[in-house]
Amino acid sequence: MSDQRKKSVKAFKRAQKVIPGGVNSPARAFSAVEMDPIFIEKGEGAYLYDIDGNQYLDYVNSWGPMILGYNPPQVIKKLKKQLKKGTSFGAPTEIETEIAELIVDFYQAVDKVRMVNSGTEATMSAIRLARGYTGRDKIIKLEGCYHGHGDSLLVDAGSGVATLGIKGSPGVTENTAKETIVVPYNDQQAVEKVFKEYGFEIAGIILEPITGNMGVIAPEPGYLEFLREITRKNGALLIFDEVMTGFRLARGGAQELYEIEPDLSTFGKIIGGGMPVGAYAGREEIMDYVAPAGPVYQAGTLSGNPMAMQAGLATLKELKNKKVYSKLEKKAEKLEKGFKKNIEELEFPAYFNRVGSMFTLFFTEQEVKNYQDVKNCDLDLFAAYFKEMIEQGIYLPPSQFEANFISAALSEADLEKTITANYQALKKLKAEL
Ligand code: KE4
Repeated sequence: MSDQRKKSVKAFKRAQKVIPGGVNSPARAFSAVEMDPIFIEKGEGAYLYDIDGNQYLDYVNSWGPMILGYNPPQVIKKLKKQLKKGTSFGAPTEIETEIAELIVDFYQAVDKVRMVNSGTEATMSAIRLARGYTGRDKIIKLEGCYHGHGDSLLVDAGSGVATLGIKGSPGVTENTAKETIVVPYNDQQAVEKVFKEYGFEIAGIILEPITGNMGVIAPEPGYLEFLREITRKNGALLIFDEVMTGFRLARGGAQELYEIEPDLSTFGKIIGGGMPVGAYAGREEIMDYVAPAGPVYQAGTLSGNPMAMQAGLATLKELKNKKVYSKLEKKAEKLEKGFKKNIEELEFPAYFNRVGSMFTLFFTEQEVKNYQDVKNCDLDLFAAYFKEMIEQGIYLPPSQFEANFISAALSEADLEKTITANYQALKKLKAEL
């Protein structure tokens, strides 16, 4: 198939002349798998089609938003209708209230929601709000978690940055970085030590309750409850970054699965149904600190944009029916069973982690519980596996430090095809080990 991607190769060369690295996000650069990125023509259901006409079964779901698959008719219909009315007014519309009401309905810990245009804006604003509400400066983040490219959070991030091997980033100032304390995921002692040392300087701790940006890693039993307790005890805010897990793992995200009520939650991806949307949300007494209700400033020309709201609302309405999640769980279980059977039969050094419809195949024989464990994976073997799967028409996230997503559009036959492709790829790689 590789020689059938000539148009993508040409498109990439052209893009590199006018776009840094030829892409508008490093995560798409395919740098960790040492091949040119594939340029996409269209998506349909569970499939992506590149500009050379090749078809791929997709497990990236545009990094999470496309839980219903590409071009779901319910979403397209609403977008077409809105298009006739206008794409943006810079004035309030009722659809913004409707989607906020739906999020409040799904999330026990949420009384109010502020829409923004990306997950980065959501987490950046949530951090500013936590600092403004508590009057404190320090933030704790977990090593390997990625919360977008806001300065305070671009420290040991786990997504693109980790894949590119950059700790933090040039351009983040010393003063900013020193207000962010980074501790290992799943390590209670480290958090206790930080609160002992900085107790009343800490505005909050932000985390991916289940990580996706260093691959899928679940919290150890009791870890989230511990974070809820220690933040409450110290007057710091617990911030769940559910940009990836929100509406993905359950209608009420990870906080529903683990029955934890964070003080603030951030959302993105699925709530935009593929259009640019982020949101931060929480208890009324905290959210009413946000301008114009309160003193913490945050604004945005396209926040709550009616086109994006239509796509998001149509998507969330499909997810109102909890059956969607039990169907996703069945698909994910089938895939997990198939992959684990292949690993066992081939005695392949790989470790499969899954929570709901998010999973990662780690190229290590060890259990994976934190960022260091992921860094010890065989990244060359991952790159070889990625290329084998692409050649078989399976489109995976191009990095070991990412989550794969199962969409509702995947059929039984699609899953069978993926399991067979996984077997063929592992078998070929095993022979070369
Ligand atoms: P965006 O600014 O990319 O919309 O959201 C940032 C963000 C915040 N929080 C979590 C938990 C996230 O996963 C993300 C973005 N995730 C990456 C994928 N690992 C987006 C891909 C990209 O950067 O192109």
